Amino acid sequence: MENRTATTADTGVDEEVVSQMADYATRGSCLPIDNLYTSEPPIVDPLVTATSTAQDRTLDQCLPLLKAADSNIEYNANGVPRLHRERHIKYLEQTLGNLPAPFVGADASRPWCMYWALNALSLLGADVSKFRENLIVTAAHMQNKTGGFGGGFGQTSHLATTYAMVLSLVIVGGESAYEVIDRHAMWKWLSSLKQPDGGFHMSLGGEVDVRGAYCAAVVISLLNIPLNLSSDSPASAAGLADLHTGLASYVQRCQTFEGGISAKPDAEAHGAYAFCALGCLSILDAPHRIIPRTLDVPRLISWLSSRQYAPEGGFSGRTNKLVDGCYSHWVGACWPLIQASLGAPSQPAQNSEFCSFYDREGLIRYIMSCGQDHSSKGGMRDKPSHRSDAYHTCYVLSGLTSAQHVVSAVLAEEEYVANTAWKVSPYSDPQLCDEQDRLNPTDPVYAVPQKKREEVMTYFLSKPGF
Ligand code: FPP
Ligand code: K
Ligand code: ZN
Repeated sequence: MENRTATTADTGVDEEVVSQMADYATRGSCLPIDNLYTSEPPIVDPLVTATSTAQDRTLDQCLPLLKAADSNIEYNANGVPRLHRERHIKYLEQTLGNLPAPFVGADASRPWCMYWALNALSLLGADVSKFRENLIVTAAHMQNKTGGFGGGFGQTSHLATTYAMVLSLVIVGGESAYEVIDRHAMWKWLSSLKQPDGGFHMSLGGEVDVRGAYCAAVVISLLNIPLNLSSDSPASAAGLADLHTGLASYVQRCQTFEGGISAKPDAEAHGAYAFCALGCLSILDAPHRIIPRTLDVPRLISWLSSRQYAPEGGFSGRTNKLVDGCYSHWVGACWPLIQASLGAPSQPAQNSEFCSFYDREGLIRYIMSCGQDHSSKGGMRDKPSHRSDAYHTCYVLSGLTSAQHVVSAVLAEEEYVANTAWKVSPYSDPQLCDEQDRLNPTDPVYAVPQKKREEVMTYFLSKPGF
């Protein structure tokens, strides 16, 4: 971007910018696609840096797709591409089969690969029950006698792979899948990861961060793991009462000066960690009680709002970085939890304006136009210059379903560890996607189909202790 010199003396505002803004205001309303999504922002910082150059390149890739200017793509009446549902299903099923040699590098992430594919398939409405038997055998091999799941056979247990494996078993569902999990060993292992500062190690001797807080809270609540600590837990030696003690204050220490959440205290705020923080807190107590008590919500809302960019419409993960489809989930899933934190569940927001703390239209446009691989390969991606992969397919589709639905919290009568039940209803104000492009709803905290989450919790609630 060249330096601009013509400046209006009295306002100090660049004349070119003023005329662009006037143009923007008049043209926006008469185009089928609002100018907000099809033109460069009216005010651009003239300083050229590596960051601004990367941003310009991103706009160059996204704008033709956002303008519905690609004749190879089928757009609906709103200028939104159709969801390539069948291609995405085919792509995901392939990722569950034999993979080519370069995937050896992902050998420690096999539970993740299974979760991404199974969750995305469920969102797309595909049948995942045919993977149950194979998953059960694979999961059993990846479980360690000392508790938890590794990334593969013989690998050390890790909270991230344990989270992904437990969610995969929850998605295929059924007693035989649930009963693979050794809950007593899981309890011992989680106790050994629990730290005197309230947080959890990701693995024995591994890092302590907010992913651990979220993954542990998910596993504990889904499996109804008793909260008391085993006697050899380092947290027990330090006098902590149970697995939840000090967890909310650990999360609190991860909020940064920007208002976002970092991996651990005094690091950089990132959208993935904002989701981990809000998800963890929403499991510990009802969001309207625990979130305002723990976090500076106005500052967090301000930081989260800054994650959505125009004209792209998608979210970035952190300040001065690029839009990326996977943040459709990490940032997008923060919004229903933020919304739930603002009022008691007995007074759910009725007004649709209230259900949109971000621009749903922008996110849907980014996902459908830029986040889909429009070729026969299918799958979803970070941005148009990137290849589709299972991780992005899972999280871009999770973001899409959350933009297509409204979530409100209702308290369950039962004494759930996670005592929040959610009402998820279709959002269609306006309806940008055709009805056949709507995905199945997802649980905002657990990132699995809501019904599957309810089924596993009901199952393990009937099994207190071991
Ligand atoms: C930066 O990557 C990414 C991070 C700092 C954190 C990523 C963490 C997750 C996506 C998931 C954590 C959650 C769980 C449940 C394990 P980058 O520099 O490549 O991307 P950026 O430029 O968009 O920040
Ligand atoms: K990224
Ligand atoms: Zn990404």
